[in-house]
Amino acid sequence: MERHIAMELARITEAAALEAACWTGRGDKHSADEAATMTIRRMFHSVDMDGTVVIGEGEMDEAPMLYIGEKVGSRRGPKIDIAVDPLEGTETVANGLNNAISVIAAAPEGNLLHAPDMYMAKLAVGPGLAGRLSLNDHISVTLAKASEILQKQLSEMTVSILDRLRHREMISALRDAGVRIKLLGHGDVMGAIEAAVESEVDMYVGSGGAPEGVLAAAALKCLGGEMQGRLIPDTTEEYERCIGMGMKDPLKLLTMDDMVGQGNVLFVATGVTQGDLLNGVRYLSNRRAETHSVIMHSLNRTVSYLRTIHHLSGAKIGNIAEAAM
Ligand code: VTB
Repeated sequence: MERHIAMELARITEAAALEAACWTGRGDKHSADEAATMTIRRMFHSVDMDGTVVIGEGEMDEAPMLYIGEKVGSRRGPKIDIAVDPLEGTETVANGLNNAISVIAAAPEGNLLHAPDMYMAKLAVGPGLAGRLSLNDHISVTLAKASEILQKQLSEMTVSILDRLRHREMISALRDAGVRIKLLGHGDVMGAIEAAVESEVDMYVGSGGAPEGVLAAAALKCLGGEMQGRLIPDTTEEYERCIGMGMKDPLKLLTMDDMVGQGNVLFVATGVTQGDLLNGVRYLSNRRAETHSVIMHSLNRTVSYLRTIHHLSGAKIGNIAEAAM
């Protein structure tokens, strides 16, 4: 996949972040999401690629923009699968909290898992633990193995998990084991990524959105980490939906190859609100704004950070800024 596409995609997440950031703390998650989604959709046309959305805003009948199967890009250039979450953390932005991002992953056609909109059990780790653990093990076994491999005492390890009622048992198991716990309000794409970068987090566990799982797996591949997943179809209808999507065994353990294939993968994200890995959008004097993005390629495992100063122009319509880039 061509390298310049990564920069083009980062330009798009930057623009989406600028639009979404205007809605920070205003209690309106729909407007924040809509602003980011419209921007990404509009800007995709300018990218020389023949893209297909495999993870987006939903099925065609429920999402007018960036629906699964929608063709994006100029239709010239490589055939690419696109996974996009224009605003990962809509509530986070609405409530003015940390760690909302705009994110896109891309891979050659046929490589990204078309993940249904349901929960996925996840285990994400960095390079030190990649290939060494299994989502099939009980969490206590996983922690014991990780502690041995990393040569860290359990009390020195940090595990992150979404703070949800459905995780009550897992959180008590973590507490019983004596590890440090980072409870996440939202945002398990960044939550999983944190396990694979220089940070205090050693492992991300628990269930979150399946589409977010594939996005995180793309980043983890670039970082030399690993994500394992298993879909959690809660109802017969959800199970049938998986079968209808061509999955022979919806409950199968999903490996990195199942989720992001064997080809080159790109991952780009721009901070919307302040985050642990990326700064959020900062508005500067004289109608300028700063964005902070990460661009990752799996081919050479490169991870680049991009800080951009934008000169904002145009009228603000409902506080939607138009960035001249
Ligand atoms: C996660 C997280 C998202 O949804 O996937 C989570 O990454 C899963 O759903 O930011 P629940 O909120 O139902 O647990 C989000 O929090 C978005 O709502």
